[in-house]
Amino acid sequence: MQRQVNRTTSYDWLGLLSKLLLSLHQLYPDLDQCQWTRWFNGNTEIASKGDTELIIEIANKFGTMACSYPEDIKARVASTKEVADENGPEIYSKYNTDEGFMCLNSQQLDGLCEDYEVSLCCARKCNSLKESAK
Ligand SMILES: [Ca+2]
Repeated sequence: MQRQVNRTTSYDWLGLLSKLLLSLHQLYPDLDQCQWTRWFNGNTEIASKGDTELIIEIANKFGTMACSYPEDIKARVASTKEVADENGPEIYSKYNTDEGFMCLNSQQLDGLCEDYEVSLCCARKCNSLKESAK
């Protein structure tokens, strides 16, 4: 009889952990903010057209390390790690969260873009946590 009681009171550790993480999530709303990924360099073939780091291509190439609908994007020059903004150091034909990043050689004074890499700010996966804690 005693054994049966012990069995029924054994913890559902996974459920407990999920509830704990959910509580942390509720205590710290910052967790709802997006999270920056590592730097991705999906394209290094600059010579012909320029550098394109499109979100759809990055999401296809790097899978769950990236995301298809980032909340923010930043690009940097691969060689110097200098982070680029809309004003440069070069002219960009795309630099947005809908499409991604594009630098065209034809738009540059020297006719050649640097090689860039991009980081995406992806939504944290709190929704799956909420589901598992139910
Ligand atoms: Ca690149």
